[in-house]
Amino acid sequence: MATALNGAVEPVDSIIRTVARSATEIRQGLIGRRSSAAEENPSGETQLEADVWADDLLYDRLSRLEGVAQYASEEREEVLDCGDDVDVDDGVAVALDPLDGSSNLKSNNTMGTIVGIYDEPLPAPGEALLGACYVLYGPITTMVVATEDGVSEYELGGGEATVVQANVTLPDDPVVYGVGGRVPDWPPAIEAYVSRLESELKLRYGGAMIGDINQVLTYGGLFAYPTLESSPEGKLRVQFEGNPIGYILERAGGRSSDGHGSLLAVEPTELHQRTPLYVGNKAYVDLIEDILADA
Ligand code: P6P
Repeated sequence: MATALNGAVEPVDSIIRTVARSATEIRQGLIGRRSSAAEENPSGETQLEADVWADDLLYDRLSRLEGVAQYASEEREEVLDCGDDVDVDDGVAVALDPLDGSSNLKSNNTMGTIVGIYDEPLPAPGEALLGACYVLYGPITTMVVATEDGVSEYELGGGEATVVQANVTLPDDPVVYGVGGRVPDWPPAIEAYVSRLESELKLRYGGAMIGDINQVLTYGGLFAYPTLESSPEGKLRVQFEGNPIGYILERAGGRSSDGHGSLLAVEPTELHQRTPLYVGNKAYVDLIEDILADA
């Protein structure tokens, strides 16, 4: 790799480098894997061949790294113990969404890979994160990496990770918002919230969280997959989506919330536990907490 990835401590740096090296191969491997795998993931969502293939590839590479004690993904029911030489209390646990937004593969739109690196056995709260990253499969394959030292963005290609922005921070003047779910399924408090957002910001919603999160990180604003009438716990998973994204946005100077407090404070009791998710500029995350407190 041409550039140290945030200079994180081991095994965090090895994990991030391995994800970076795998991203180009994953992108190439999407071709011909757009059909359904005829299985469902533990959250009841249809798996594509690409989901299963990317998960197997990342498991094969990450589970063999020194210091990786556990591997879990959105595509697997259970946590997998890795490496005979690492006790789960001494090593790290990797939790990932191999292909976030893979339903966008059908329409050839953006997707991502999300990775959280925990220093506790899974399921674990976001406060146990040592680092997190996401790969964005856009016109360019990029990677955003957050550690305690801050947030950096890299362009990936040919096995190289080239830093394009060190010390990524949310812009002070927010521009965009995106909120998941169907309008009739939004509780009144969420409708009121979105009314405020749409009066002040421009709509950006692409159906794959990483594409939308990268818009918020680039332009400032708010992304939410909120509480819904049909699913009060929301849609996104704490372990694989809420925690890593909350960690990255908070390290970039923003906030995260489940509607009541930081996503990183949520204590998951189930590996595939869902959470409402609100992330972005502090003012807009504070706003949803105020609205829900008064609801
Ligand atoms: P909807 C993709 O399936 C995902 O988990 C996130 O990446 C994305 O933000 C959300 O679900 C999209 O959900 O209901 O708009 O299809």
